[in-house]
Amino acid sequence: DIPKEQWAQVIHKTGGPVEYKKIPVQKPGPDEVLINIKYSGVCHTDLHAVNGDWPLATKLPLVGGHEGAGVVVAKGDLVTDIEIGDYGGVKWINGSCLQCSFCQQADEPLCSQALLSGYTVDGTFQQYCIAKAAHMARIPKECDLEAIAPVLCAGITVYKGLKESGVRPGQSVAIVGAGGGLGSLACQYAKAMGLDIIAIDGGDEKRDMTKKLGAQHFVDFTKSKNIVNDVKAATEDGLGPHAVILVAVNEKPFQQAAEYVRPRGTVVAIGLPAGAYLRAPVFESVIKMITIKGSYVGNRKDSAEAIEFFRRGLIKAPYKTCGLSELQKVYDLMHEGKIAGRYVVDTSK
Ligand code: 8ID
Ligand code: ZN
Repeated sequence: DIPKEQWAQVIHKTGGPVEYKKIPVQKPGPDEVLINIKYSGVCHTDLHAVNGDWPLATKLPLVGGHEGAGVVVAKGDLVTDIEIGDYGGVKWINGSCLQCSFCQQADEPLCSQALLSGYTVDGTFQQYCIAKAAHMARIPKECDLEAIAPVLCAGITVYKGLKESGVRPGQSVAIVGAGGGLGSLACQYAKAMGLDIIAIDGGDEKRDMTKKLGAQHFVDFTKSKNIVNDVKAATEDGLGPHAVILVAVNEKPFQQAAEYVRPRGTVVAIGLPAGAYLRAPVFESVIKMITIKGSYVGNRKDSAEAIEFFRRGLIKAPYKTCGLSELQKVYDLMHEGKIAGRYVVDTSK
């Protein structure tokens, strides 16, 4: 039975705080499903939303969250390929128009009408969440809902970013912010893709974790006297990594990567620190023929592929679980940069 009320974490004004309270359960429209969210990952994007870090307004009041894994409990009349009881995931792209030129060419994240879970529509920090059926992530029944939650944003995003970098098996990739949520999953996807991994982050806990996840090298940004030299030195021939995946929440590395990326290499910006700019020296960028690009979540096919890597047992990234009621504690740790891997919230607590 679907209750009329449920627990949720709600923000009423930009800047927070989040308020744990009961709110009504919504009914799905004709092209929507209602998912009983069991677990949701907590992404740094959720904290950017609370803090109003980006030049894009959220809805208010807002239920955040966009890494929700659960069970379909209701669906609209137009939804024919999903059954009640199926496992479903709510990801950042909650829905898109499916008709614009971007949607037609499988660039749904670029759709100007895209609905963003936990940002422009209510997200997964509640027990029952609405998603457009077309974009609901299909989760195979054999998957553990708690462990797969972080795949639904962090996993999809870094999988797509690695593909966008053009890096190939046997080549090297630097992951900047490797000890965080996206970074820890990036280590696992990069390992599964057969890449040589240079993890960049701070502190021994994150060094040990990234090594366990498959990184061959670690550069500690809090200790290194020369990041550019240290990253280059970690590659076989000293010429730098073929690709750089930027998932840090800090402007500095976005202004360093072009200096250590290998000639012909690609820098992929994924992290979204407030007010930050990319910077690269024109001379070296030209004579090294480097590529600098952005990468934004993934389309429905990328999502299915990222989930399939998980289903096959290739992706095992560390997470800690706490109750949905403790979300503020997670935000505090995240703000301090103290989370190695991901936090997942259990919506029943
Ligand atoms: O589609 C997208 N582009 C997308 C999707 C999902 C998330 C973008 N994001 C963005 C988030 O909004 C956020 O800005 O990616 C960023 C990373 O999200 P996250 O992984 O959820 O954040 P985290 O767990 O806090 O990890 C950040 C890590 O960066 C490290 C921190 O130590 C932490 O481990 N870091 C920092 I801050 N400065 C660093 C530096 N100078 C650094 N690592 C290396 N060098
Ligand atoms: Zn996210």
